[in-house]
Amino acid sequence: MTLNTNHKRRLLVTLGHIDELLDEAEHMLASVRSGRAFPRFVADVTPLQARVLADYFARLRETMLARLPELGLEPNPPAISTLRALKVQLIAAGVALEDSRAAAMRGYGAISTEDAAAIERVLSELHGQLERIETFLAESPDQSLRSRLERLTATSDEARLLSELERVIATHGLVELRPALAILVDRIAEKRFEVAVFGRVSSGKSSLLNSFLRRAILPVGVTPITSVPTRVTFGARDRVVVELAEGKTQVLRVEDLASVATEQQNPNNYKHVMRILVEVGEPRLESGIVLVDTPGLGSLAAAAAEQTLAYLPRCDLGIVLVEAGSGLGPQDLAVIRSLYHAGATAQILVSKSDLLTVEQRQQVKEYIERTLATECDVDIPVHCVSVVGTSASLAEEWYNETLLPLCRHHESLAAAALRRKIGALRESVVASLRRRLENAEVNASALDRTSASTVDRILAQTASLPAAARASCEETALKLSGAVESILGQAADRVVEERPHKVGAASAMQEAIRRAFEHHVGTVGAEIAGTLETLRAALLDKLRTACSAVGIDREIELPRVAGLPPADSSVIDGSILHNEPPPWLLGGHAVRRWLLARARKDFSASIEEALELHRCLLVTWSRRVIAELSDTVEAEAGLLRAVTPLATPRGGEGPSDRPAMERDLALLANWPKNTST
Ligand SMILES: Nc1nc2c(ncn2[C@@H]2O[C@H](COP(=O)(O)OP(=O)(O)OP(=O)(O)O)[C@@H](O)[C@H]2O)c(=O)[nH]1
Ligand SMILES: [Mg+2]
Repeated sequence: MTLNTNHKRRLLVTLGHIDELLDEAEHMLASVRSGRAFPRFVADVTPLQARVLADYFARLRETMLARLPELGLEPNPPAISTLRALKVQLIAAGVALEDSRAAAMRGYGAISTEDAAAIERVLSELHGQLERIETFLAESPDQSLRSRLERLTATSDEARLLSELERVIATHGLVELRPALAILVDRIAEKRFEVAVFGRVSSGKSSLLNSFLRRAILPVGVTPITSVPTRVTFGARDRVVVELAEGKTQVLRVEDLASVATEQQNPNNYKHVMRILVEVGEPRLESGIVLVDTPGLGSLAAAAAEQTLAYLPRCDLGIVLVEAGSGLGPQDLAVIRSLYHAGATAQILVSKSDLLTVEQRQQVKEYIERTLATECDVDIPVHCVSVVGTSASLAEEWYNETLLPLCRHHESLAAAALRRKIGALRESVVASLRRRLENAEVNASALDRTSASTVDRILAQTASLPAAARASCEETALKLSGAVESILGQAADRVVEERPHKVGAASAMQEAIRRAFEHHVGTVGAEIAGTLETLRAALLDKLRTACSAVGIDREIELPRVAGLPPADSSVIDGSILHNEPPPWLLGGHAVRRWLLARARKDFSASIEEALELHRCLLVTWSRRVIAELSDTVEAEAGLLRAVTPLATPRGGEGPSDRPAMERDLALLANWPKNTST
């Protein structure tokens, strides 16, 4: 592949656009079921159609991503903070409410005091709810990261690295790494070893943990059950502590866990549960280990699965449960990869092994071990377990041989896992800084802040040109309406001038009318074509100026102005004039009047119709040409804009921050050396 940077950007802009269109299509599908107060779309898609479409969209995206490397392309990482974007939406909603206050409504006519009060009441209620959402966003745990880290720095060296990572992430706007940072800040405060159980829906996660806890604490069932990650630790008193998204905490009895932790009683987590901590007096937990039950993956309970994936980077050891007979799936492999990526380790358990014979267990175990070695290139222990009947001894064996020894060493294991996680974050930050510096380098020679604003200014100037040209073309085309008289006049003049004795005045007039029509229509057409040519030249000029402002040396082309509709005089229909000879003896003026009077009677209507038809043709053609020009300009402008932001590194820094970025990169890339000296 020898695509240059501009080719690549052009392709990325197109693919990005397709991705956005798919996103809009998905929103349309989702909005049908979202219970919008003011739905825009009629719900004429069946759930099955929606699901199949979603699959098609996913496949299209997968193909796009899979093919990118073939073209030497790599998608740009996201640069906009979702939290910030959400805040902007909420501010806009607030402004919209303000604009509908009763005072503003008076502009539409007088309003009674009662009506004004009713409007105020409704708007205030909505305002209150908006404010609550805004407060929640402002109070999100992300906010206090810095102060917490400052406190933690005093006690731990890892915390010092974490503190540097926090500073670098904030200074250079590496927003995509903030969630990972938040998890680590949480973990450093609470040094407990977290063992989480992952797996497909109904693979037996909750049952396995219950059997270890020697008590039916976690809800179990054949349909998707667990809806929120549930952490279980040792506690003197049995209780469930529930943290809600609004910042409130609830304490429940262990028997009432299902009311917050299950898909049945808290579907789609409508109760906004952020965290559930179950405290029980089970001696097996006394060492300080934390067990985490997670919602199953691979079901339609997508919100629950999302919670599992969001929790995943937090855990230290992931137990991936694979149901006997179902084999290791792509989702299980993805979980294992994510665990290692986040600095955790993994173990595989084959659940419900009571359903297998002893030989089958051995076969499944070997098969999974082989798959793991080829797919993930790691040796991960695989055990067969069961919690029913005599096979329950398998689970007991696993606890005694694997889990309980881990519990005993949980402190050092937790410290090691944390160190790894912080190391993983450091690597991500280093990679992110490198990528940004490289991007800046590619464009540094050609681009700077000034050229970026120049491009914006130039592109803004092009925006109004097409509309002006369109108005001008339509005005010119109007010259055709009401041109009948001048066409007939021209034709009569010509006939009088030529005095055609032989062919007869009638057919001469007919011919002259055709010529006059064609001349008239041709002149108007040429004027419109001229306007379009001027527009094309102006757009081309602006684009070329913008290109040179960002240092792009590329031949820009715009579609040519072509396809001017020809004059079609065949539509002029008239049985000219009876073939009586014109009164030449009376002189030219009299003949002219004589010709005009007859031609008006026979031709006016069809000439008018032909003119109107041609006016429409010209208007349609000019609109099409302008639309083609606008589309091309839009595409080129998109390309230029896609290039331009790279001039200013993400997070709104100017190029002057480059040295700071390089310093931070060096500091983090050499961190182990720094700490040892
Ligand atoms: N035969 C057999 N059935 C089991 C075993 N463990 C769990 N089950 C059954 O499998 C079903 C699902 O068990 P759960 O523990 O709720 O599974 P889960 O993975 O927590 O399910 P979700 O929370 O919905 O993801 C229940 O009907 C259990 O009785 C086992 O070792 N052997
Ligand atoms: Mg469960």
